[in-house]
Amino acid sequence: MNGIYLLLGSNIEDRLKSLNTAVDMLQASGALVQNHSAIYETAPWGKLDQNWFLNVGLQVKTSMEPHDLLRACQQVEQKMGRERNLKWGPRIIDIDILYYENQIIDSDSLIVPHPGIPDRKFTLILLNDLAPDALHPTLKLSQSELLKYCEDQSECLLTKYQLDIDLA
Ligand code: PH2
Ligand code: MG
Ligand code: MG
Repeated sequence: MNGIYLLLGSNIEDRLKSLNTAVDMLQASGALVQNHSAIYETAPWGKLDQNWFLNVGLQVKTSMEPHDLLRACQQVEQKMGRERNLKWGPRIIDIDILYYENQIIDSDSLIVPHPGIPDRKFTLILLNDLAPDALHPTLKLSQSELLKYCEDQSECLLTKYQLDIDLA
């Protein structure tokens, strides 16, 4: 992969507003958005009895190292009132690091590339918008190939929602 990619998701309260607030706060903390995917409305994956999500993918530019970027993402989640309780449960905002260049990280707090990527259509669809030809650093498949081979049948609907930002 070339670049740093984040996944944002929200499935409670004003989902679009939450995505925009998170983007603003990420930029304020030093992760500048260079590019973003379309916004998709996606069926809940993993835990089905909850609201549909809005998901968007970001390509960011930052001088933060991976664990500092993780901390910045977690601070935004906390400031926005995210409560950590149910695994895969409802959340006002979730910010996940998907890729950090071609780095492979396996620490207690952070695994990169995000291990869920190949199994989640709602993630691959965003990555396919942003970087269809970029290779997963260990699987050596492109994002478009990963999407093609992904067995997840969950619905992912393209929306006309727009993020309220100017790109870096
Ligand atoms: N996030 C999860 C669990 N399930 N489903 C969708 N559609 N989108 C998400 O962002 C999502 C999910 C855990 O972080
Ligand atoms: Mg997540
Ligand atoms: Mg998360």
